[in-house]
Order: sequence, then C-alpha cells, then structure tokens
Amino acid sequence: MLSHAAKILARSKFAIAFTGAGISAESGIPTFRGFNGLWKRYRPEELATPEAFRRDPHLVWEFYRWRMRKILRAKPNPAHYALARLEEIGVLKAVITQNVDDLHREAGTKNLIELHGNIFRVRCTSCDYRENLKGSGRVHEFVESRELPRCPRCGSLLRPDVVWFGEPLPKEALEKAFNLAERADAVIVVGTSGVVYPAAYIPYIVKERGGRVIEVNVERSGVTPVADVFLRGKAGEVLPKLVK
Ligand code: BV8
Ligand code: ZN
Repeated sequence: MLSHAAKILARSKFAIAFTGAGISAESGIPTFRGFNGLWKRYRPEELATPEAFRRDPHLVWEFYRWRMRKILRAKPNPAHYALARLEEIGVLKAVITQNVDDLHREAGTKNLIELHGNIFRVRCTSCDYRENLKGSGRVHEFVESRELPRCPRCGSLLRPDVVWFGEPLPKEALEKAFNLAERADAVIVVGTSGVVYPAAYIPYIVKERGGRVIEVNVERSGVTPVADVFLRGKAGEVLPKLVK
C-alpha cells in the first residue's frame, strides 16, 4: 500500500494535502472526538457555536483559552514536517487544513489554507477589528486573563477568529481550497473523520475529477469509501515514510 501511495505521488503533477485534528493528535492536542477530562461533559459542537457564545461568552472563552494553552505547549510532529518537506521538494502544492492550531505554519508549510480560521487570531463582534495575537505578542496576556476581552477600537466583545458550527467558512479560503481541489490530480487526506461540511467535500472534488485519494488514518472514516489507498496508522509514523 505504501509503495502504491508513493507511486501515485511520484506520478502526480498537482498533489495537495487535506488535514484534520488527527494530524495534531501526536502533538498532544485532543481531536474533536477525543475530548477528555475537563471538557468531557461538553461536546465541541455545543461550545463552538454562536449560540453558546451569546449564552455564555465566559464559558466559550474558557474553552478556547484551555485549547490555546494546550496548543502553546504543543510542537509540530513528524507528520506536519513531512507535509512541509513534500511541499519543499515540489510534490505538494498546498495544504488545506480544518485545524486552527497553527502547527502546519510552525512546521514550515508555506501555501496553507485554514478553512476554519486560527485560534491565535481574534476579531471584534461589532467592527472589523482583527488581531493576530502571535504577531501582536499578546498571546500570553490573552491566555492568562479571566476577563472577557474587549475591542480596543469600539469596546465590544472580541471572539476567537475561528468558524463555528452554523457559520459560513471564509469565502476566500473556501474558494481557494475548492479551486485547488479541482486542479489536483492527487490528495493526501490525513487525520479527519470527514463528517464536517463543506470542508469534507475536498476529497470528493478531487475524486470526481479523476484525481487519486490517499488516506492516512488510524481507523476508517467518512473519506475511506473514496480512498484509492488507505494507509492505516498514525500520521506521525506513516507520512515520514512517504518522504524520500
Ligand atoms: C456551515 C473550528 C452553513 C472551530 C470547526 C451539510 C452541508 C453543509 C453543512 C452542514 C451539512 N450538515 C451539517 C452541516 C452543518 C455543519 C456540519 O458539517 N456538521 C457536522 C457535525 C455534521 N457544518 C457547519 O456548521 C459549517 N458551516 O455549513 O455553514 C452556512 C452557509 C452560509 C451561511 C450560513 C451558514 C462550519 C463547520 C466548521 C465548524 N468548526 N472547527 C474550533 O476548532 O473550535 S469543525 C472541527 O470539527 C474541525 O475543524 C473539523 O473540521 C471538524 C471535524 O474534526 P476532524 O478534524 O475531522 O477531527 P475528528 O476529531 O472529527 O477526527 C479526527 C480523525 O483523526 C479521526 O478520524 C481519527 O481516527 C483520526 N486520528 C486520530 N489520531 C490520529 C488520527 N489519524 C492519523 N494519525 C493519528 N495519530
Ligand atoms: Zn470593535
């Protein structure tokens, strides 16, 4: 199977990658189906919504601060580095991710499309103020505070600049991702349950146009039915084997 996947990549002219929470699991970041401990009593679908934020902004900010703290302690793992290397040697043209953890960028991926935003960016709930907390050096101030963060321009509540359930994806990112999928002759799908739309359309768009689908996952997923090659295993162990 591995050699079949390597052959598909070697022959491809325009390969892309599509990743989900599973690629960051070996970095110690819980996947969406794998929340444990403190957040066991909540499902992300209940917290990552505009309704939850309206009802209890303190709870939602506590959830995101908890995740920011976990992500700050995390490092990219060999899977992130393998995709960055495949881009560097010209095999991968882009990485499309559902993750908000910034680890692909940290591992060196250049052409990165974040379909669901980025946990280290905040935006105002009223005006068009946005801030990249890593850029402004305010990550720790945000993570340590217990206060509801306010917009420095208009005083309204700030929210995480991520896409919640029921919210549309950023138009530009979605168009770019669909455009890449339409041009791709191969897609490596890594660590996603493939159940959240419209992101989950990506592998299907590649397949519909005759592209090949390689899936890396520890178990079957919503993508497996269209996979030409299913590499069962941990992303951090399988992906480095695809890099010469
Ligand atoms: C929208 C950011 C409409 C926030 C996230 C049909 C069509 C269109 C929409 C819908 C539809 N049906 C329902 C919907 C609504 C909904 C949806 O899809 N719901 C699902 C639950 C059915 N979609 C939406 O709400 C989207 N918006 O449709 O808007 C609209 C349009 C116009 C105007 C108004 C409205 C928005 C969805 C985005 C939600 N935000 N994240 C945050 O992070 O806090 S989603 C979040 O969960 C992730 O980003 C990801 O996308 C998603 C699924 O998570 P995965 O990444 O797949 O992770 P998961 O835990 O599920 O799976 C991990 C996988 O890894 C597993 O397979 C596991 O086996 C594997 N794994 C584990 N360890 C490893 C591993 N693999 C390899 N190695 C390992 N070591
Ligand atoms: Zn504002």
